Amino acid sequence: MRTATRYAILFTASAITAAAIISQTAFAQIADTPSPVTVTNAWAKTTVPGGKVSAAYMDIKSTAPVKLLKAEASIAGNVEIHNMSMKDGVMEMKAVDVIDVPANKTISLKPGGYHVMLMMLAASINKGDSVPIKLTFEGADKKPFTVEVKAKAQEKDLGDHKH
Ligand SMILES: [Cu+2]
Repeated sequence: MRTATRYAILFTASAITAAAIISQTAFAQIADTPSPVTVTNAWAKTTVPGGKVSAAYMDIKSTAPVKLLKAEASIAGNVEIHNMSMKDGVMEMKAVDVIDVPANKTISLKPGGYHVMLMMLAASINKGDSVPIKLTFEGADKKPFTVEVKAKAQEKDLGDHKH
């Protein structure tokens, strides 16, 4: 009888320890989940003084397939994800709901293609400015996560590709 009681106590103690370890692991996983996404070469086009519209470009790479769902910027009252494409010899710009980023393939947002359209700018964007942009992605598990990037303002002549 005494032996049985001692086992019961030992079992309870080890169950508590196990539960503590499990909850710590779960917490660590939530806190430390690394984003699969890496954004490089982020830049935004400078505006003329008082300019209300600009666009940001960047290279997006992910170790897992993700979707870019949304872009936000405190400097802009309205931000959309756009794509430009040639249609019947005319450059056409359209808002897109999502950009698919396959695993381990760089998706470039660049003049003449995908871009983050910054509209209703609260201030003009000057050379050397750093424009914070928040990107919302969705992983394969359907859970959204955000990535903050700083787009460096650059003065570039985009020729026919206005943005
Ligand atoms: Cu656009």
